[in-house]
Parts: sequence; structure tokens; C-alpha cells
Amino acid sequence: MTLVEEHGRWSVAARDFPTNRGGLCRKGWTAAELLDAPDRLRSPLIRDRKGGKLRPASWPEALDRIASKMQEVLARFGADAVGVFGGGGLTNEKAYMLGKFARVALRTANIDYNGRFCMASAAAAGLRAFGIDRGMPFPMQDIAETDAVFMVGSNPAETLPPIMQYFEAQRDRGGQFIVADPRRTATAKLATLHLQLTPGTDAALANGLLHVAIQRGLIDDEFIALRTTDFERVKRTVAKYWPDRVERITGIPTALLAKAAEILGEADTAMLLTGRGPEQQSQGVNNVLSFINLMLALGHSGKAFSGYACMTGQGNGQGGREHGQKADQLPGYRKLDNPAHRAEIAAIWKIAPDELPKPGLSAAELLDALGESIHCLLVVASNIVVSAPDATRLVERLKSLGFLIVADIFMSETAELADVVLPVTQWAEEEGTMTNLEGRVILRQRAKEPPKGVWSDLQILKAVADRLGRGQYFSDNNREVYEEFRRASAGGAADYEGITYERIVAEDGMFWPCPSVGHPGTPRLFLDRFGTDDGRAKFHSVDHRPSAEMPDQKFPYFLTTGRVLTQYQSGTQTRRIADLNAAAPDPFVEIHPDTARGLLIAEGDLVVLESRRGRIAIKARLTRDIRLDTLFVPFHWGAAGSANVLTLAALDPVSKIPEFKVCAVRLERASTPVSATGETAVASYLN
Ligand SMILES: Nc1nc2c(c(=O)[nH]1)N[C@H]1C(S)=C(S)[C@@H](COP(=O)(O)OP(=O)(O)OC[C@H]3O[C@@H](n4cnc5c(=O)[nH]c(N)nc54)[C@H](O)[C@@H]3O)O[C@H]1N2
Ligand SMILES: Nc1nc2c(c(=O)[nH]1)N[C@H]1C(S)=C(S)[C@@H](COP(=O)(O)OP(=O)(O)OC[C@H]3O[C@@H](n4cnc5c(=O)[nH]c(N)nc54)[C@H](O)[C@@H]3O)O[C@H]1N2
Ligand SMILES: [Mo]
Repeated sequence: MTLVEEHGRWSVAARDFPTNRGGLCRKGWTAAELLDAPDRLRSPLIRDRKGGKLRPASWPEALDRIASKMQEVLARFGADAVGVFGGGGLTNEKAYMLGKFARVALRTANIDYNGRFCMASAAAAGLRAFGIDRGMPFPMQDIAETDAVFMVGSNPAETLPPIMQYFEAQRDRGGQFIVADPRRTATAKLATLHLQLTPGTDAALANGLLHVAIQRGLIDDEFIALRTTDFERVKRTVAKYWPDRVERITGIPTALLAKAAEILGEADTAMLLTGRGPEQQSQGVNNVLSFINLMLALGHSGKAFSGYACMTGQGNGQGGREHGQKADQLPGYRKLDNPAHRAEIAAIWKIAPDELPKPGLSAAELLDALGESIHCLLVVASNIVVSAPDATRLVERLKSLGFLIVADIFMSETAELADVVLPVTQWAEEEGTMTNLEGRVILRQRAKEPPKGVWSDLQILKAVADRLGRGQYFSDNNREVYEEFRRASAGGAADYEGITYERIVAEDGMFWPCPSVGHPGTPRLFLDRFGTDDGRAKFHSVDHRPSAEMPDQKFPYFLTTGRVLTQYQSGTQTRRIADLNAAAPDPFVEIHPDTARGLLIAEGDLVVLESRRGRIAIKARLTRDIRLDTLFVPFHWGAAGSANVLTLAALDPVSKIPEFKVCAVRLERASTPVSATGETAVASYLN
């Protein structure tokens, strides 16, 4: 992607890059509009007292205020009382520096990031089963070559349009394309078989498929014996998932279950890809493990054009998860609770290993501790007021917090609550590397001068570290940071040692692990051995269990949440792009017409959705593409239309991902005026 200027406006020009073959989704084509957006933040803002207004301030004043507040909190409550919340949109350099800033400048244990809300379950499952977590263990082009694709709870036709060409090519070659999703999405419409499961029943579906595959002799005994461990327990577990029991749990007719098992079992090569559907659940890790079990048992792993992959989401969703933004993690996928890893990173950072904090609170836990054990929070590249679960409670927490600092490009819903807001540069205005969902490291060149008064995140971190007396450990020069980060990653699972800026440019991106400058990089993982200590993939026996909150008489419908094509995430960016916003300007709920009829709801009506945590009023959109028992609300809006007012913070015990994809709600037409259940910013529209 390159940037061109025409008549003083910036726009994006695609070039032939191997991943998207010059294709770019609509969000990419229009992103340049944001560079000139009239309401971009251009000066730091300070709120002098709680309840007061934000006012413009100079950089020195804002930075002094931040450092003195941080020092006050550190002195009074200890280092762990300062929290840091990062984002998967940050470049590798920034993500690395944010992790180091927390551990070395603040010395807090409490840093986590929005990736915990994203693919954390897939990451944890991949690590357990394969020993390495890389979104895709193969280049994207391989998708076109596989015989069968099984897409579980991912809707790339709307969320990753540039890569749909590979799925289309796969299908055009006569390949099978199975989709499991409670909605008949744009992606499901392209499928040769759609399994429209009940939300939250993925592990039952996977176990049922494996049950059928075993019964019909479709499993690969040789592969299981040579390249895996622990199959026997899984075999015993899935014996309980006979097809009519699975039909009762998932709603998928036994004939379709058998058909899917046959397609996958008879294919020579197959890929299974998960999206946020099965992952953002309180049993997200188990869900993913159950699908991995299926692929291992069928022998569709550890060979070309086959395997399990996770469709990683954000700009740097892969790189952002490798280098220390996570509460338990050090650069290069190292672990904070591993003494050898601590010593390696402490040496690079020139500190003593015991100066490093212990693992801290995960994202949702950290937000839950605001105002209790956390008294100051720095948010860099996330709009948590819109994107975190149980939004009403979060807003209360943020209001009870001593001091909130937000670094953003725009006045997001979260920035609106801050005590100090810092304006930052965005993608085209700075250099930096990103690692895409294939594990391919790419270099984003600086194409344009940033506006005056705007700083990069690296400059901010360095300037605050200076004021905390720790500046000697930090650089704000992107290339210097990258060189340090390369060394820090060396020897870790995600090894970037051999990936220089020059090689990235010359080779059009490079795949990690790449342990030396003479190493070619690793486009395909696991062909000879898996990343575990014994080189074998590991089965995990997994049972289905009901979601944390199931529909009942009072809240009779499943609510699931997700995305639409023309809005991005919390909407801070896309709601500002006229063309994109026009296509989906208002929040809405998808309802099956037969469900709507019983409630006297017509297309376009204002309806009230209520869960145990809050209520919102949005427009009804009737569609036969959704199950009768399920409602779908995209999460791109705040305030009156915030899906996350309804969701709950039930967490997966391993990945700590919140259950964004399943909760129970009531639905009614908003005929009479409705009143707010509580005194909160996000629910006040209902007054
Ligand atoms: N247009 C657009 N594109 C985006 C983004 C965006 O905000 N807008 N965000 C980016 C990011 S960060 C991410 S993480 C990706 C996410 O990309 P996806 O994973 O494709 O997105 P979602 O819409 O969250 O969820 C996918 C599907 O899961 C289904 N689902 C819901 N509940 C269940 C369930 O219980 N089981 C199963 N199997 N499926 C279920 C939903 O119906 C939905 O169609 O998209 C990236 N791309
Ligand atoms: N109900 C529900 N909730 C969800 C999800 C769901 O499916 N359902 N999905 C979850 C997922 S997968 C994700 S990834 C999260 C995403 O949700 P968020 O973490 O809120 O992500 P964004 O909306 O992308 O917010 C990024 C913010 O950072 C700013 N920004 C962009 N680049 C930079 C930068 O370089 N530096 C700084 N300082 N700021 C920058 C943007 O302007 C924006 O305000 O939402 C999660 N929430
Ligand atoms: Mo995400």
C-alpha cells in the first residue's frame, strides 16, 4: 500500500503485494481520509479537576502532569497500582516498547492489551497443541490449494475481504468449503455446506464430528501414532458425543453432521480456520482445542496445504501478541514466570532479573480492578469504553479511577473520560513493522509528515520515562528500537533476529522464526515436527459445557456480537469516513422475521434489548439469515447503541477472553418511553 497526494488530499494506492495481490479492502482505500480529518487531536488536553472540562495544554505541561501523578500513585500504593492497556494495532516497535515501559519505567506487573479480547483463546490453544502460536502456519496462498476448508465462526467476506480471493479460488477448483456460524453470513453464502449452530456449542460440534469420523473409520491412525500424543483420552471423551445428542445441543441435523465429517475425512488435504466466533467464549480455549483434535485425528496437520489456523484480526494482531504487551509475557513469546527467560531479557534491558515484575492481571481483570487496586491507567491504542465487556460497569470503574491517560488519534469515547489526552501520529506518518496473520513481517514506510503538535507513541513513552528518572533505558528512534527488539526476540519462539528492515523490503516481507541473517525465514511451520518439546502435536480431551449465561424465561434469546463490513472496531476511525459510515450509519440488531412477528416488530422499528447488565435501544433489521433463537448486534458503536452494555465479563479460565459471543437478552418494541436502569454515561440515552 502506498500513499499518493492529489490536489492536497491523501489517498491510498495498492501495489502488488503477495498477500492481497494488490487488493485492498474498502477500509484500506478510504483510510487516507483520516489523515486530514478536521477533528484530529492536535494538542495535548488536560482536565484540571474531576467533573471539569478538558483544556488544551503544552506537551511539557501534560507530560509533567502525567509523571507527577504516576509518581504519586507509585509512592502511595506501589508500582502495581499503575496499569497500562495497549492495543494490537500498535507496530512491533511500539508494542515492544510499551511492554518494556511498564516493566522498566513503571515496574508494574499490570499491563495487558486488547488482543486479550481478540484471539487470545486461539493463541493459548495453538501453544498447547502445537507448541508455537502463529496465526497461520502457512502462507495465505496455500488456502487456494487445499481440498476442504472448514471455517468456524469467522466471516472474512466482511472482516478480511482482501483474502477472500483464496477461498474463492479454492472453491472454484472444486474444493469443499464448510462454514459453521449461527448466521448465514456473506461468507456462509459462499459455502458448499453451512452448519448453523446454536451459539456457544462449538466444542459439541467438534466432538460430534470426531465421533462420526471415528465410527466411519475416517481417522488417520498412522499420523496419530507417529506425530501426536494423548489421543486415547480424546477418543473416550468423544465417544459420548453421539450424533443425536450433538443435534440436541447444537441444532445441527445428524445428516449434516455426517456429511461434514465425511467431507473432511475423505479430503486429502484440509484446513480449519477459526475466527472470533468460537474463540470469544468462556470456553474459547476448549473450543479451539476440540477443533484442533479433529484436524489432528484426520491427519490434516503437519503437512502441506493442511492444518489449523486462526484468522487474526487487527492491523498487527500477530506481532502485537508476541513481544510483551501481555500480562504474562516478555519479548519473543518469552514467559515472565520462567527464570531463564527473565534473565535473558533482563540482560538485554540492562537491569537485574529480580527487578522484573511478576505476571500481572489480564485485560478484563485489570479493568475490573480500576479504582480498587489500580489508581492510574495509561491507555494506548484501544477504545475500551466501546470495546470491553459490560460497558456500564467499566464506565463506573473509569470514573472512580484516580487518573486516566489516553493516547489516541481522535477523541474516542475513552479519551472523553481521561484526565490527560495525548494526540499521536498514525500509520502513514511513521515507520514501523507489523506482523500479519501469516507470521510475515512487513515494513510500513513513513509517507508523510505528521501534523504539528502530534507525537508518536515512542516519543511519549521516552519522555515520560525521562521524567520518571528511567530515560536511559529508552529510545524514541524507531530503528534503534527495532534493533533492540530484534536482539530481545533472538532465541525466543518468535525469533526476528535475522529479519532486518533491508531484508523485509528486498524480500517483500519475511516469515518468523528467522534466527539469523543467513536464514531464509519460515513460511511453513510443522512440516517435519511440531513446536513442542517432543516435536509431536498434543491432543486435549475437551468437554462441551453450557455458556456462562444461558437464555431463560426472563431473558429468552441468545445475543451474539461481531462486525459489519464498513465499520472497524470501536468505530473511532470508520465513523469519521463519510463513505463507510453511510453504508452502516446506525447500530442495529438482526432478528429473524418469525421472531420479530411474534413481538410485533417490523423492519426499522426501534427496539429495546435488555440483559442482566443493561439495556440499549437500536433499530431492528429483519433477516432470515439468523437463527430464530439468536440476535446479532455489531459492537462498533458507543453510548445508545453499545452492544457491550449487554455483554458479560465471564472469562475463559486459561485465555481470560470475555464471552463476547454469548449472553442472554430480552427483546421488545420500544413503544413506550423507556427509562434508564442505572445512572451511567452509556445508558443515559434511555432517559
Ligand atoms: N469490517 C471489519 N473488519 C474487521 C474488523 C472490524 O471491526 N470490521 N475487525 C478486525 C478484528 S480486530 C478482528 S478480531 C476480525 C474478526 O473477524 P471475524 O472473526 O470474522 O468477526 P466477528 O464478526 O467478530 O465473528 C465472526 C462470526 O462469528 C459468528 N459467531 C457468533 N457466535 C458464534 C458461536 O457461538 N460459534 C461460532 N462458530 N460462530 C459464532 C458470528 O455470527 C460472526 O459471523 O476482523 C478484523 N476485520
Ligand atoms: N461485543 C464485542 N466486543 C468486542 C469484540 C466483539 O466481537 N464483540 N471484539 C473484540 C476485539 S476482537 C477487539 S480486537 C477489540 C477492539 O477494540 P479496541 O481495542 O477499542 O480497538 P479500536 O477500535 O481499533 O481502537 C483503537 C483506538 O486506538 C487508536 N489508535 C489507532 N492507532 C493508534 C496508534 O498507533 N497509537 C495510539 N495511541 N492510538 C491508536 C484509534 O483511533 C482507536 O481509538 O474489541 C473487542 N470487543
Ligand atoms: Mo480483534
